[in-house]
Amino acid sequence: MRFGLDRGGQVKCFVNLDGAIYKVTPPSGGSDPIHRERSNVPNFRSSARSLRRPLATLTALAALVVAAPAAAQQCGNDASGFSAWTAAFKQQAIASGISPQVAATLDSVTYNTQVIKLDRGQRATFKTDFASFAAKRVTGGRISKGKQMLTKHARLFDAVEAQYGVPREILTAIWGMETDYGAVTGKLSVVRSLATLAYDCRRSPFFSNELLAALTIIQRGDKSPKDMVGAWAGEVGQTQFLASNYLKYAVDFDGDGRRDLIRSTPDVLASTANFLRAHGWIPGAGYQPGEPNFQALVGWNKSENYQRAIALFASKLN
Ligand SMILES: [Ca+2]
Repeated sequence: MRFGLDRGGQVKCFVNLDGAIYKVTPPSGGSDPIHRERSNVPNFRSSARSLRRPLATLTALAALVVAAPAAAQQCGNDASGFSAWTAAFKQQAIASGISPQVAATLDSVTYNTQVIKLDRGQRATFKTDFASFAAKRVTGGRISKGKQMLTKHARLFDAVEAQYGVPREILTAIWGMETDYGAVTGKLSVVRSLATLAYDCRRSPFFSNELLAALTIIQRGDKSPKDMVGAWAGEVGQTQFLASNYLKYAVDFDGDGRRDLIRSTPDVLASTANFLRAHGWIPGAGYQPGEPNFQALVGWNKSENYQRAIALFASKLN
């Protein structure tokens, strides 16, 4: 794969190993596997400083991109071609601006059969009626804990609301539904999961994009490779951002110089608010179905059940 860049130095499209060109589209958002199930061809408009270089430099860089070794498959459905694929991906990541040191993260990555099994089994998960869906997610325990979080982090919520105009109960509902307020963020290596899914033939272009985004997060110093752990499909942090959304929407709200969506609650809540604001959130407007801000929840997750559950959950926190 290789990346084309526009005059602003942003990735416009990329060419997979077979030479097919994939168009870049605006973000469809979200962090849950259902996003990927229902979203279109993924996008990559990195704001990473490493990719913001003068056009001439980028053009020269692009010219250096070499064809994949003949031995590397474009994708594969078992582990047999994985190491050759990761070696080819590594070289092309370097050619597109990832440092050799960061790209070397791929050297020790192995194929994860468990991730593929989970990928194949997830599609029926969200095919259920809303009442059943909500009953499992908008629970008394989560509501009670959410109210505790609203008290505990009241001053932080004040600051986030002041800056982004997204109300605290919406952020709390998302935080609770995604990871039980940061308690369950996933324990798998994000690079390993994304490399496995990028190599896998089902959605190779999408996850190749996410893998490059994960490497870029490491390169810009937000997280170390060891710290990049998440859910099986590569979602990262307390509100489960896709790596590409992490690049676009994560903010450093605690001022330590890093956008840390795994360990920093201020960064998590502000970044989630930033995502919603970027997806059209109107301060002060309603967020229930039919109200203006419900559309921003559509940006968060393509599942209507999920959108409605967030709105329901939030209403119970008031
Ligand atoms: Ca930070």
